[in-house]
Amino acid sequence: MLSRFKACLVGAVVGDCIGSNFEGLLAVKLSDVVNSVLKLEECNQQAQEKEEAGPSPKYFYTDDTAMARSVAASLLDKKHFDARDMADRFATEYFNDPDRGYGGSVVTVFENLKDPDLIDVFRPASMQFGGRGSFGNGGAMRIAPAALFAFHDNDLAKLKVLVSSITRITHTHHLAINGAILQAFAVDQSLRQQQQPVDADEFIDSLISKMKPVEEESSAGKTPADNTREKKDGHPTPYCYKLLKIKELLKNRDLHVEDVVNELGNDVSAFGSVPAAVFSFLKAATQNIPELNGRNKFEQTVLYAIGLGGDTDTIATMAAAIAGALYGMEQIPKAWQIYCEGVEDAERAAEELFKLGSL
Ligand code: 8NA
Ligand code: MG
Ligand code: MG
Ligand code: MG
Repeated sequence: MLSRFKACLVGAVVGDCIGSNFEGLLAVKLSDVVNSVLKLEECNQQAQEKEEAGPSPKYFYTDDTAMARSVAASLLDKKHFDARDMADRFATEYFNDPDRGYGGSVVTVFENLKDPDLIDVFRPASMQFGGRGSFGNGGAMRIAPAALFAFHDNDLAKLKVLVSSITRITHTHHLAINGAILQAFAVDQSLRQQQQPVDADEFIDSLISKMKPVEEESSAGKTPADNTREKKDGHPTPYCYKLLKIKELLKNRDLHVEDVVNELGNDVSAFGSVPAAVFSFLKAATQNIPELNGRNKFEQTVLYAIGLGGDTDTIATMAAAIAGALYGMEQIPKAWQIYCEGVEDAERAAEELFKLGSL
C-alpha cells in the first residue's frame, strides 16, 4: 500500500510534467507522446552506460502539481482541513512562482486571498463568474493527496466533505466540486481495488453508486441559472451520465480519439476532463493499445491520456493518480522519475500521508 500511495502522487507529478509538453494542442499524435518519453529513457540509458550523456532533459511541473503540493503540505502540517492555512499556501505558492500555467481566472482568487482583512476565505472563489463560481478542473487536478489523507478512515462521506472544502477555496461551481469528488472517489477506489485486471463495468458501476447521491444532493438546492451546463447536456446527474458513456465507449472496439473527445471532452472544465481521465485509466487497464505495445499499464494510461489532446497535463495528472494508486511504484519508469521535476517531494509527501494513517 505504501508503494501505491507513492505512485499515486508521483504518478500525478509525471503525468503533469510529461503532459504539459502538449498542453492546449487540439490534436496530439500518440507517436509524438511516445517520442517525448523515449527522449527521457534514452538519456537515462546513456547515463547508466556512462557514455557521454546528452544534456539532461527536464520536464517541469505546472499549476496541477504546485497546488497538489500545497494540499498535501497543509494536511500534513495541520492533520486536519484548515481552510485558512490551505488558502494561504495556495496564494503564497502562486505569488512565489506565478509562471506555472495557472488558469486565467483563478489568479483573481489568489489576489483576493491576499487581502489581510479577508474574513471568509471561501468568499473570493464564490464571487468568480458573477457569483456562479469557476467550473474549471483546478479543484480536481490537485485532489489526490486528499484521497490519501482520508484513506484510512474509509468513510466516503468524510472524503466528500474534505474534497468539497478544499475545492471551494478556489472553485464553487457544483461541476467543479463534483468533478473533484469523482476524481477523489476514483483514486480511493483504485487504492482499494484488489483484483487485476480491473473489471471496467464493476469499477464504473461502483463509481456511479457513489456519485449518484452526491449529484442528486447538489442538484436539489440549485437555482435554474446554475443549471446551464447540465441543461445543455440534458441530464440531472451529469457525471453519472458520463460514467455510463465511458462504459459504452469501452465496448466500442473501433473507437477513435475523436469519439472519446466528442463524448467526454478534453478541456479545462472539470466536466470536460475528469471523465476523460477516468476513461484513460480504464482503457489502459482493460485493453491493449496497439500503438503502446511493450509499455506497462501505468505508462499506457499516461501516454493515452495525453494523446486525447486539449488539457493534456491535467487529464494526464488525474489519470496517472488513479493508475498509480493501483499499480504502485514498480510501474513508473525510472527515467520518468529522474527527469520530471518534483518527484522526490511527491514521494516524501505520500510516505508521510501513509504514516499519518498508521498512527
Ligand atoms: P480557472 O478557475 O481560471 O478556470 C479555467 C477557465 O475555465 C477560466 O479561465 C474560464 O475560461 C473557464 N471557466 C471556468 N468557470 C467558468 C464559468 N463559470 N463560466 C465561464 N467560464 C468559466 O482555473 P482552474 O484552476 O480551474 O484551471 C485549471 C486549468 O487551467 C488546468 O488545466 C491548468 O493546467 C490550467 N491551464 C490550462 C490550459 C489549457 O489547457 N489550454 C492553459 C493554461 C492553464
Ligand atoms: Mg497545469
Ligand atoms: Mg499548465
Ligand atoms: Mg491543465
